[in-house]
Amino acid sequence: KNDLASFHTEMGDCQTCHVTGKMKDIKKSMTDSQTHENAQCQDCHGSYADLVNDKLEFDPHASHLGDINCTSCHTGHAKPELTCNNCHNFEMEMPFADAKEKKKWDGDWNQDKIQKAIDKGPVETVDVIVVGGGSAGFNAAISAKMAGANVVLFEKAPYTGGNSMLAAGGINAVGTPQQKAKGIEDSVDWYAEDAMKGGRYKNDPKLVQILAEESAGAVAWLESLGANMDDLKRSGGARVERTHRPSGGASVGPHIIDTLRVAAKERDIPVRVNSRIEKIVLNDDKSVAGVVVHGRHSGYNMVAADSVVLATGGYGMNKQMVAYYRPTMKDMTSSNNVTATGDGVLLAKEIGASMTDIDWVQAHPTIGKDSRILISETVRGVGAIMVNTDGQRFISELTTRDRASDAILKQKDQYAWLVFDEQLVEKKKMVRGYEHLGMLSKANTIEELAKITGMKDLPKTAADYNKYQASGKDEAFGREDMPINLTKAPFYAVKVAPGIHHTMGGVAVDTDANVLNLQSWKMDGLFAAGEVTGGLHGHNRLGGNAIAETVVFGRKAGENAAKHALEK
Ligand code: FAD
Ligand code: MEZ
Repeated sequence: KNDLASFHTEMGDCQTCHVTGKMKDIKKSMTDSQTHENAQCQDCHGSYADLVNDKLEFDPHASHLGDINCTSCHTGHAKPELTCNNCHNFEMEMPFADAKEKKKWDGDWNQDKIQKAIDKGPVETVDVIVVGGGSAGFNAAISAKMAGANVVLFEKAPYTGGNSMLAAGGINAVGTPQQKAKGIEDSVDWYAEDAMKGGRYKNDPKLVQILAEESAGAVAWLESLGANMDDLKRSGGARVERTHRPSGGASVGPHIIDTLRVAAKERDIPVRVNSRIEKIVLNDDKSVAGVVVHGRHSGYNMVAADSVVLATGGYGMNKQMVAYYRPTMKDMTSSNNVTATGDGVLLAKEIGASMTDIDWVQAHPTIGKDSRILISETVRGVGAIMVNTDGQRFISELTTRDRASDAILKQKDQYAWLVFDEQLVEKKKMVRGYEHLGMLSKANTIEELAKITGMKDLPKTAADYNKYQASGKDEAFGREDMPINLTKAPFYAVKVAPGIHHTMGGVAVDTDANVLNLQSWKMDGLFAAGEVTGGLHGHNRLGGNAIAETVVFGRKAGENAAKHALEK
């Protein structure tokens, strides 16, 4: 056969990749994470870093995926997959792969096999099971382990990271040393008020208060695990700079996820990829008994635990769920990872969990037009202006996402341009990534940029904006923060339009991350954190509050899940 496995067996037998060369023993010897097989790749080829260091201007693994298993893309017997092309359309070549083929992300959910696994009984027992390897899941697993529990984390994808590893802008926190060093005055009350106002006062104020109070602790915790959060900027809807990110303005998500992967490894937490949870199993008294996991190689098995933490993320890539809960957004593009399929909502609903604000979905105003690539809010936060196809501003660039999205959809052709200059590019290296992807129009003067993009009024708009920036008063739209002007060539523009970004609604939880049932009682042993939950963000989330949520409530879910299991 013309595949990677056949190519390798020509050099030796099946043992080139597997633990054994005997067909009958291969399946038994192979873990779902394919740990041995991945080590074999590196034994011969060297690590990914060895392979690409200094050879690529932009390293796609570093920008999103980090240190992932080789077999995430380079599968032996099945068709290899260009994970990148779930979002991009690279013409890149990969041996034996078809760059245009997309993998299906819906699982089997085979009810017969699930029932058989339950009837067979657990193959393994632990204290805490964490479902999902994004920021919430890793934070929960590490916290549960540190609280003394025996933990395992299951991740359905071949790699961990979920939406978290795509996070670009940063994590919000109040009262950090970074804010103090910059002389920024802020308070827990301001943070909470901004989140409530942004959420149109539909948020659960108790959850918001905890987020605000524990946000500085979340940043300190990430730093204690090895993260760097030294850069600060302002996000839409926030009254001061409180969005923290790695120094130099690198994207926050890959950095956090890499930090958490290492922290989990150092603490010997088993992280099993290619392992999708398809059922939460309850005891007769309705307490949690464990889960049924569908492993890529091991098939369907039950794993027992007294505590389960759902950290499965949102449903922004599940077209059916969007069409059902938010029909007006069903045809929109999405910034989300393919992993955001809403499994946690389905798993929890099936066993009687209640939902909060499940129909509230956020459109991010600036997704690259006709693409799935988010142009981070940072670009506006750091100084870009937003204009329509004639080159006229139409709203304060720092308004909340719902208002910015609505305003763009009212413009001609329902898209806008972000315009900025070289000063911004020097400050935020993520912009080089957009250039590398061919998303930017570039010119040496504003007049030339206006000409190539057709934005006839851009020169006047830029001149007016520069005047407002110099005087500190935006006379047109009251923009509160104008860190830079538009004066340093070259000048850039990128076309943007709104797309699905965040699902605010989800599983109902209390302040201890317990999942609630339809009578608002705690479901014994079931916890949830992160984008799978609802209530914290009300009807509109502010930029930077989701990563804060995954850390604050991920930790809480892990600690409480451990406590529950160890006390049982
Ligand atoms: P995720 O990170 O999505 O992780 C969930 C994991 O669970 C996934 O890996 C998934 O594969 C796994 N999973 C799902 N179902 C199962 C199952 N049945 N069995 C096993 N595993 C399962 N927020 C900010 O605050 N700041 C930002 O700068 C920011 N930028 C963003 C940029 C982009 C492009 C996107 C899409 C979002 C951004 N957000 C940002 C939002 C934020 O990233 C997410 O809300 C947050 O990371 C969600 O974290 P999570 O751990 O809850 O879920
Ligand atoms: O919180 C977010 O979703 C965020 C800051 C996104 C971004 O535009 O960078």
